[in-house]
Order: sequence, then structure tokens, then C-alpha cells
Amino acid sequence: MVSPIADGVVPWPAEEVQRYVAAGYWEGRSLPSHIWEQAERTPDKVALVDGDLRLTYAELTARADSAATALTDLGLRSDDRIVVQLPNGWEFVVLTLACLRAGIVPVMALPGHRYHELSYLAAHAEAAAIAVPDVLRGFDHQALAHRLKDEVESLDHVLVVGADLSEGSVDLRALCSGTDAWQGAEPDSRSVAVFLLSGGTTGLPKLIARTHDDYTYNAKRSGTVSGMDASTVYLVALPAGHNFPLACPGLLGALLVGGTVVMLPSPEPIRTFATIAAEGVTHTAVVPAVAQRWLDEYSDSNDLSSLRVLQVGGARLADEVARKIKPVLGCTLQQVFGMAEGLLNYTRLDDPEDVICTTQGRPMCPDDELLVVDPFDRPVPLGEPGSLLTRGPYTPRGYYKAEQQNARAFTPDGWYRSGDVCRIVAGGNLVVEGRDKDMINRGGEKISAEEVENLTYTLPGVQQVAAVAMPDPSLGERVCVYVVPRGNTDITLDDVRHAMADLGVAPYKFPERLVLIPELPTTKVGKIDKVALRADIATRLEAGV
Ligand code: OOB
Repeated sequence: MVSPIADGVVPWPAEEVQRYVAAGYWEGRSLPSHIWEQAERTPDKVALVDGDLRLTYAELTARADSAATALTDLGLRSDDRIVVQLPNGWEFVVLTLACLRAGIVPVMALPGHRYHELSYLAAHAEAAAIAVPDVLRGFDHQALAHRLKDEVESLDHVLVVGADLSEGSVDLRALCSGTDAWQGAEPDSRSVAVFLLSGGTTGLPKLIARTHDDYTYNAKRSGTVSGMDASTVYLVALPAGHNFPLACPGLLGALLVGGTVVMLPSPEPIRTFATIAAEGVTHTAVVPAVAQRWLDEYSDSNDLSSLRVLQVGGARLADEVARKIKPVLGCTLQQVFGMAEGLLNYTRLDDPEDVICTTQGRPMCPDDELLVVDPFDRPVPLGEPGSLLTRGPYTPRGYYKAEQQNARAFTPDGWYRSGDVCRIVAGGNLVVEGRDKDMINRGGEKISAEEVENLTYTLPGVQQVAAVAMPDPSLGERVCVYVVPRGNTDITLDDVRHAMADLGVAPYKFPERLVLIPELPTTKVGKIDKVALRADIATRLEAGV
């Protein structure tokens, strides 16, 4: 059977496939087959903890099997897509495993996404269903999902976790609690397992098709590099649909080695510290902003003695903060420089302290290829900073159905342009020095400057706009917009934020500062000079104006 989505997926070249299979990276099996095998070995071991609920491997896989059957009964078939926007809870894990088992592809939306993002994702992925909570932090996700169902042609089902189901919603908790067996076929190992979202530098997020072969390797190899084994207790505190807590090694990595996964709704320090102590958590992953908060809030009354590895990634961790992790929290720091597009760099647990605290690690796979280049794509001398390009066994060769963006984000011979400016230092470790992509990294959440600009242009009083990152002590960066008003219109920050809210944009993308300016500075070639604007906002902040 020809897969209906295979058309939009850019394959790896045949010679590389052969190489990756021969090297044992691609095992030729579906991702869930490994987890179900694990469940046969240790059926009574606790696999998943969410509050008072504890599911053994046998119970977890049985629930996922039953959910796979229930999804099929709803009419979903292998290769159909489900947009998943669930909070961190057991239902996320059961639904994800059910999808993997049935070959249904989850599209991993982020918690902050709203109408603007979800309508695009559902339409672009031609999703048949969407899974959401009823109401979360005051936002009615269920109502939005029904609006999307009315508007997006492919969308037939709204699956809801919560007590307050409206008419036409499928009770996802019930769907994930059954006992029916699964009798469907195992998905092809080369087929798409999940769609991840790119942080993105263009208008809207692009979809990254990760296959069973490549994503299994992604999670398994990460597990090895992070020292995971059957004694691992992995805490999911970041949004579970993000690549980092999902598969680097994340919850999938922990399940692949027979460990235990603990779910928390957020990395809020007090509850997280208590959970680490109560569940004997050994591994978890956070962004630098969270690591900083943990350092600030930690006191001797907290018992973090079980924690072996704290992974920090998603944004640059300052060396000074890195140096405090072990002395204060007592665990080994692992820096992770990764991307949903593939490439993962890790510091190794036994690296010297200096490497752990001053570098963002090195590639996890011997066959990850790295090139550091100048603006003309010429390799720079070793040790010099340049733009990082990469290829490898878990770095796809293009985005899903995105020919135009692919021409920009990938070279003709398949290198992914990460947009990160890096330097390779002793031992092959990378230091991330900055980036040459037009993106704002707000505490690990990636925001496309172009998207913010396009949204700001919807205000009639805006003649020109440029979005830039402004430095921030807690989140690293926040969005600042420079606006040239039309005539003597008065544009305020609130105007821009309201316009974005009206369009149903994810609130994390809203600018947090607006500077009115008579004209935007330009470079010699006439492009908007964002370097100058970033310098300008930094100076204003320092001067307190
Ligand atoms: C992770 O994935 P994404 O797809 O949300 O973002 C990728 C981008 C990178 O290209 C880089 O710009 C930035 O996030 N980044 C870092 C970093 N880790 C990611 N920049 C500096 N230092 C780091 N350690 O963010 C992600 C995916 C898997 C594991 C960890 C993070």
C-alpha cells in the first residue's frame, strides 16, 4: 500500500539508508514493538506514575492496545494524523503509545498553541482528529477544538480529557482505560512515527516527520548517553510533546529500557522537588530558565539525593549557572544542544567538569556529520565560529510538504541549516555562540521574528516593523518590536498584543516591549539591521529607559 503521507516526506538517500541499517542505527522495527517487548519481560514493573495512578508495563501497554482499537473503531486508520495538545498526564502517554502502535501519527502541538497555530497544523497535516483538555488554565480548549472541527475539512473527531465534555466530544479518558486487545498490523519501520514541530524561522511551524527507525534510535542512543537503565525514574516536567522530554531520551527513552516515567504538569520547584524525593527520580530535563529557578528555590530541606542527571537544553545555559548545578543540587549536569530536526549533542556524564560547564556537548552518533561554515557555505577553520550544518541517521532531509522552506533550510546535498552559530573546541565539543536565524528563544520557546512581524503588520497604523530578541534575566530573551507608525498614528504595545489575541495567536509569542522609531536602521545592502536593533534594546534596558 502506498502511504498517503509518504508523498510529502523527504526520504534519506538509498546509500545512507543502507549505511544506517548496516551500522545498526535503524533496526527495522516499529518503535512500540520495543516497548511491548519490554512489557513482556517486566509486566509488573511500574511504567508510569501520574499522581496516585501507577500503571505497570502490562497495564500501560494493555491500555494503549485498547486505545488503538478504540481509535480504529472511530474510523482512524494507519497514517491518519491526530493533533495532540494534552497536558502532561497519563493520557498523553497512553494516547501516544496507542498512535504509535496503530501507525496513527500524532502531531505534537505545544500547550501554548491557539487557533492561529492549531488551525494551520490541523489543515497542513490533514488531521482526522484533535486531542485536547476541556479547560486548562482558564482556556477552553474543547470549544476551540470544536471550532476547528467545523472549519478544517479533514477534522472529524474531538477527543477530550476532562470532566466537562460537550456534545460531540469523545471521552479520551474512557478511550484510554479500556481492555480490548489490539489486532492490527505493526507499522512499517520506515513510516512516520510522529510529527514534531520546528521552532521555525518562517511564518508558521513546519512539520518534521520522524520515522519509527530514526526516532527509536534517537531515544535509545540518548538513553545510553544519559546513563539510563531499568533503574531509571524519569520525570517529565517540560511539555511532553516537545522532543526533549519525549525522546532525548525522555519518556520514550525511559520506557525503551524498562524504567519508570513520572508525569508532572509543570517544573514548578516546590512540587517538583517533593516529587523527585517521593518517587526517587533519577533523571529529568529542563530549560535553562527552569534550572535557574530551581537553583534559586532549592534549600537544604529538599531531598534531591536520588537525582543523578539533570539535563539542561533548549537554550544556551550560561557557564556560571552551569557551574552551580552540581554543588547546589548535587547531581550531574548534562548539557543538551538539540533540535526537533534531529541532531542531538550531549555532554557525557564522565566528561571533566570544565567540558560539562562550558560546552554544549558533542553529537551522540558517530555518523552525525557536522559542518561549520561561513556565509558562503565554506567550512571555517577548526575552532572558529560559523553556521552549523548537519546530516545524520536521525536528521531528516526536509520538512513535510514544504518545498520552498526546504530549499532554504536544507542544502542541495541534504545538510540541514540549523541556524546556530557554533564553534568546535577540543574533543569535538560544541560551544553555541549565537545564531544567524531570525528567531527569538524565549526560555526555550522558539518564536519566529517573521511571524511576529507579519502579525503586527495586520494593524493598519503600522508602516514598518522589526521583531528582535531583547535580553532578559529570567527567560534569556523576550520579544521586542520596533514599529515605524504610519503618519502620526499612536501604536502601543497593547494594540499589538490585542491584535494578536484577536487572531488567536499563542500568547508566548506576544511582544513584551514596543519601541516607536521614525525609521528602521538598514545594512549596506538595504536589509533591516537587526544587529543594530538588538544592540539598541540592550542599551535601553541597561539604561533603564
Ligand atoms: C530543542 O529543540 P527545538 O527544536 O525546540 O529548538 C532547536 C533550537 C536549536 O537550533 C538552537 O537554536 C536552540 O534550540 N537550542 C540551544 C540549545 N538547545 C537548543 N541553543 C543553545 N544551547 C542549547 N543547549 O530545543 C531541543 C531538542 C532536543 C533536546 C533539547 C533541546
